Amino acid sequence: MSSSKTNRREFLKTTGLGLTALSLSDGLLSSTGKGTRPNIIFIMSDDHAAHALSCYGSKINQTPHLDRLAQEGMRFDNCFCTNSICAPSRAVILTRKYSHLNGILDNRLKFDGTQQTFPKLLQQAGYQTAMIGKWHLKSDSTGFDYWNILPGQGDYYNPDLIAMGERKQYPGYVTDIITDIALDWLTRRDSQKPFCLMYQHKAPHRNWMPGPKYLNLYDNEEIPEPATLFDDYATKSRAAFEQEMTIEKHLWDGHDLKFIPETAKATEDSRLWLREIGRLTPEQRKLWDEAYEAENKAFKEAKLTGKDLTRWKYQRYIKDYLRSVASIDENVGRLLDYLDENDLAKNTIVVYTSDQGFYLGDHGWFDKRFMYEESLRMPLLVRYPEEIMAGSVNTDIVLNLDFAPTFLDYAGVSTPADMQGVSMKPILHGKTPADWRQAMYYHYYEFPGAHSVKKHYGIRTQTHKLIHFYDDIDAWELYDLIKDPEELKNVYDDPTYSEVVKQLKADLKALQEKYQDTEAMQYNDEK
Ligand code: SGN
Ligand code: CA
Repeated sequence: MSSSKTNRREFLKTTGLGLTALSLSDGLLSSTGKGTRPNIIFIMSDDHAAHALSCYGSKINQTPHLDRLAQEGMRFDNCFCTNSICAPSRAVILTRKYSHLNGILDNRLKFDGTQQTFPKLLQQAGYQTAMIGKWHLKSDSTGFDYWNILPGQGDYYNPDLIAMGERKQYPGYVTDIITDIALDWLTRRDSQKPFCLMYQHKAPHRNWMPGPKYLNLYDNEEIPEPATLFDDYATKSRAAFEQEMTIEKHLWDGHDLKFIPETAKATEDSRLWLREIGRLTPEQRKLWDEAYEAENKAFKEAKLTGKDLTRWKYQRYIKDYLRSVASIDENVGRLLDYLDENDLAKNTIVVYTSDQGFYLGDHGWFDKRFMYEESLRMPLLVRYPEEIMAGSVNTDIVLNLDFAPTFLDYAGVSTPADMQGVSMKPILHGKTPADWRQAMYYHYYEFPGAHSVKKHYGIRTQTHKLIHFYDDIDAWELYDLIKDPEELKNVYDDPTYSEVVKQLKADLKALQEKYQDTEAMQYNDEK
């Protein structure tokens, strides 16, 4: 015990932490019984919305293994991303900086891997670091002792991965493979050092290709439809009408709905779909044909139109999405079992999240990008048995920006001064600081681009959300989240809310100043 105390003091001295940090990090070393710092496993999936986890009250699926993390740790009900799209969210998490400062405004840009990131800081502090699975930042991973990543979006079946610069194909289904590699790394690691493992899934990203094991899950079942499937956007701005992500019109026959297009190779859809399906081995292909054949035949005979057709497409889409989630749930279960069997559960912080949320037919949509609740919200579950009360729930506004400061805080590493985001450690201990944020700032940029969601920024508090769409549009929307949690009624022009609008505009400006998003400020004022 005394030697671990000495180590702790020395460690804090070398990392430059003062007395405040010492008291803040109380329990840092005692929690293990071994005088070591906690391990960190950061599990992130791609596009897994909170409302597709049973611990968040999903009406459409069960996720028993992921639910374990909520039962044994803390569930965050108001975790939001600052820019709801893949590469930008990942860059925010790594750098602890908003998109305009880390350079990744949209998916098309290449991440500058020379930037400071939290894995680099952990590595410098003696952590073993590994990045396994979906990376999606175009440049090679930096800050890791070991990395093995999917190129770009990666493939669902028999995918290529790039291990420390070397590309090779792995037979099987991507979610199982990423887990196999993660477990293998855990087995091979130096057990004398703490570790940080980023274990990141491709699933359930579009085009939602289920693994062989779950191809028939939900057969002969009807998945409940979201209440807003037929939203008419009556009070919304032009932005809602001009997007291209509806279940009704924008799902592709092959790639998304799993029909083999008869117009082979003629369209982007056929090209993509023939490539995807072409990756399957004859055995895998047989399972696929069997799984979809009868339903596809019945569909063709039924000649559905209008709302019936949209309903059918929703069923096909959501079932494949949830089947892809089922593999994640199973594989996270494998990882949690491994931690139990290897005496690692107690001293490991396990985080489950997704790069952003997703529309599961909500507002008639798939995809993300908009600042509305379903894609703004990230699932966030954190388990650390010795310090986090089992089964706790938190409703403070936390952001993907706060992840890195939290990990660094737990590791006892001092955080650089230019850091944005705040450590959630006090919240995890059940004590929200009195000055915790009451509002969050959002900014989305990828326009023109896939799905045609216009550029916008906004502010969300516990009760309201104000959004400004700009660029080829100048439109404001305000939602009263208490009265209208589904955001169906834009009350921006309702005089009863004029004071709220005034206050939110002032708060929005203050957040733009705070986070140095000065460029956005030029759009603030109305015409
Ligand atoms: C692809 C998808 C889009 C998706 C983006 C971004 N099209 O372009 O539907 O919005 O990725 O997703 S697909 O035809 O390739 O499936 S993200 O998660 O990487 O941001
Ligand atoms: Ca994503």
